[in-house]
Amino acid sequence: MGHVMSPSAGDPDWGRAPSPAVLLTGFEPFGGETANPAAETANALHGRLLHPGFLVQSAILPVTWDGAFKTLVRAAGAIAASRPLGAVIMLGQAAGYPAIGLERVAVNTANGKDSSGSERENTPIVALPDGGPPAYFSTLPLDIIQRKIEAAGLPAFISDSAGTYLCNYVFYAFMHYLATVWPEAGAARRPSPALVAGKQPPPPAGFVHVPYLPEQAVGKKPIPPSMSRSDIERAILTALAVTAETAAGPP
Ligand code: PCA
Repeated sequence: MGHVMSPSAGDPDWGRAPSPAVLLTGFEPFGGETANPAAETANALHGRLLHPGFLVQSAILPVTWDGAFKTLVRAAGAIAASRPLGAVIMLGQAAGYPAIGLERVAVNTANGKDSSGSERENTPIVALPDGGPPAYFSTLPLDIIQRKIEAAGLPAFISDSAGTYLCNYVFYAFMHYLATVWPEAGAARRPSPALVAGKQPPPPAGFVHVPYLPEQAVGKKPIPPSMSRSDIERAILTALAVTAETAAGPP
């Protein structure tokens, strides 16, 4: 049920200070599908080295209210134990999306039956008494990502709702985690003066929805939009590269 991949072979850091990592997550297939384009993309890009020295490290999340966020936090912690976590891009499948959907906002509510049969109905993700804010914005450079994906000849748009199912859930829960827990969690694992002083900003993070693969559209009525594996992969690689460049700052 979900898994965190081991560091890739041929680690480019051997004998050097570790380069930062971008955590890239996908979800297991769900809802009767045998594939999830988000998982396939995360698997395909695991171990890629991006231009400013960022290493892509992937994890696959279960489509369960109990397991998804735990697996995500475990993956982020596993990375942070050995190298700086430079950015986090979470991927999910969005039935009906005709293009790469760059999610702008995560909301504090959960709905729907997960892969284990457990159901949420308008349930706050972070409930009172502590409470969480109604929403979090993505901290990825969405406008630049959209422009770069379009410049590569692929359609992308900024979406104002990631829904209220598992994708919105991990998006919201992780942004809340970064806002409330991460600096201390990071400092505990990897003491650094900046972290201890609480000056280290959380890594940029956000969610990207991808369309069905063409074979998932076969046999459905009406026929939903889809995008090829290689096009999705190229678009997400572009999103990763832009995020790494902006996270690295000016040379
Ligand atoms: N898409 C679902 C959850 C898992 C996935 O890939 C969603 O959009 O919430």
